Amino acid sequence: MGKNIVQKILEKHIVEGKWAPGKEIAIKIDQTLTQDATGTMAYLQFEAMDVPRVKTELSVSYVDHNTVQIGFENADDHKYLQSVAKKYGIIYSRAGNGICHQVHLERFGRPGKTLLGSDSHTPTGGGAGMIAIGAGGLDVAVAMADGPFYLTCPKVIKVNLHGKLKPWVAAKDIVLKMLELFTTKGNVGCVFEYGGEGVKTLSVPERATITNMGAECGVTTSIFPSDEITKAFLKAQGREKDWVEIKADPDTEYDKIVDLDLSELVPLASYPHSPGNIKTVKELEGMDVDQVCLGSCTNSSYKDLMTVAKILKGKKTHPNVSFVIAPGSKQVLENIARDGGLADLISTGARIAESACGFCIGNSQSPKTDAVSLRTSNRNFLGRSGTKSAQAYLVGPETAAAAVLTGKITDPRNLEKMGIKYPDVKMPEKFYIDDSMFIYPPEHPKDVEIYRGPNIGDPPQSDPLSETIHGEVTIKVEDLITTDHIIPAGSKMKYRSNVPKYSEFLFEIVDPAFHDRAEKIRDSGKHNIIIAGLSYGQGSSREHAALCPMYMGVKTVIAKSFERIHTANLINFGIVPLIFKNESDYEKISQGDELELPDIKDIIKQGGSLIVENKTNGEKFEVEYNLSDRQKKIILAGGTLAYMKNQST
Ligand code: MIC
Ligand code: SF4
Repeated sequence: MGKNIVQKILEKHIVEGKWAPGKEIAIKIDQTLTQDATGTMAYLQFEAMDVPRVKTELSVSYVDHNTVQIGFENADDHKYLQSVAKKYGIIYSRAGNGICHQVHLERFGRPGKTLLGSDSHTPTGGGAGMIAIGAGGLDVAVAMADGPFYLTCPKVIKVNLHGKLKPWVAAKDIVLKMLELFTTKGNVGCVFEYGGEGVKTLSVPERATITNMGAECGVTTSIFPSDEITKAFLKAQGREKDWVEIKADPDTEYDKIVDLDLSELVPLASYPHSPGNIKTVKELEGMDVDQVCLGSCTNSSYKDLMTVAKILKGKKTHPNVSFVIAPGSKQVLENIARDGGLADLISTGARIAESACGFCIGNSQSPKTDAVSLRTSNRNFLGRSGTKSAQAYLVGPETAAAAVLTGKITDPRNLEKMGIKYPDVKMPEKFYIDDSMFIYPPEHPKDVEIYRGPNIGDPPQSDPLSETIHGEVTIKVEDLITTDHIIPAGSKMKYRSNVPKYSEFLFEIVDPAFHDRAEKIRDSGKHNIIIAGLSYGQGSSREHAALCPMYMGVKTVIAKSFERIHTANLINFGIVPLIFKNESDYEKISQGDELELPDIKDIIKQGGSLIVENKTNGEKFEVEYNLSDRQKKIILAGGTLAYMKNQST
């Protein structure tokens, strides 16, 4: 039987286990990327591993999240990252060079390679035929130190694309359709592999929009074949030599096959507060819009911005709309400037922001109270924009452009009636390229002093698992709790390198009293316990959603189900992820209940059923621990760093 693309690439990289969907495997990582908000912690952890130089083929440290620099913290972190990069052989991408995923795709993405990134949208690289996976910073640090990356060998879902998108319908609508079909939960352990005739109608950045937002479905990654279109993109980037063809064998079997006819798709939108809430733009038409944001790692490519520039050429922004653009990279900005698009956008009244995450993570351009904000980004979780009462809708660039003109949610196909022709923007045959914002590390660095400003603290350590977990339910949350609910980004993100300070904002959006309650419980010598519903830990890869709870004394999270990256992060920091054997037992617990998990240490070591005793109401129920032997050892040791230390002594 033939092999699919995922199997072909993974098999070349497997270092432990073998191709068997559902089983744990370990793979070699060729490339890593970090961004500044997760990177400082990742490099602090890397430093603790005492390795003289990164062992990957290529590692890049991007600065794109915390670029607002109010106060000294961001700049301190940037300087720390720059000095670490120089010392350990990492390419440093300076603030202003662009969003990690967009820049990586342009300058470093290579078909057939594995990429591990400390950001959940690392699968953007799948648009260029690579296996690109998001992970917590500690896993990326381990990969830089030549350790393997462990994952569940995925089930592969083939997505057959047929036909061609109609004018005014975008690649974004393809992935929004996927979100409608697959939702944001229940896809852990799967990969979307795209194929079919429709693939060749999509440029690499369009494919990257689709693989980028596969993250919202919770899949391990998404991937496109590497074909002539990939070759043309790499050639336009001056990197034709990086191209190899990668396609699935014709007689390959998949775990599931889905067919999508591109010609039947219409403009779609995610409505508040989940990317999985999908409606047609037509259904939402007429709603007043206060803000339009164009950019983020999902939709900030040359083609996205030029399409909007051409639609808006010679027209003005509606007076009720604040129109913000964050170009994906310096390369995009420079190319649209040289090709005239930037002047058209400025003339329209666009507010040109830095080439960075900016509005997407809510650390700038927060909309007004109760605003309707149309965004081309990938997440519209409650409060993520920085304004809790705002309603964020996720749309494609064409729909965004239509609202800039009309001040209302407008199906972009209606623009034809306003005399606007669909601009069929072609990809450049050759991009203008200038790599001067990368700082390459010296071959033999001598006496590099690591810069540590007052914002840089040591990563806290956790304790080995105790015989029994005995604690209090500090918080009980519902289904679909994202890492943005657990620990907010935005203006609080500048404390990423200062865990005690950042921990003050745990669950701020759900229950601001969490921190003080947790502190009291911790200081009384008891464990903190979190109870959750389905798909706990959706969204970002931020390990602070595990690290800060660990610091506050959380020792277990009991949920109906977990998302992949967050599970790995919990284990990395010695927090036991437990799953209700019967979902209805969730109802048997209230916030404030005293719980005991007797002999948990021995049970995890030796096997057996794990029973939770609710001391407050006398109920007992069983929970499951789906841990591999390796994960059990990590949990027993109290986290990955402790486990690694035990191994080396
Ligand atoms: C996000 O989009 O939520 C982020 C901010 O990029 C995160 C990373 C982080 O929290 O630093 C992600 O996607 O992993
Ligand atoms: Fe940055 Fe937003 Fe992309 Fe996260 S989703 S990497 S914050 S642009």
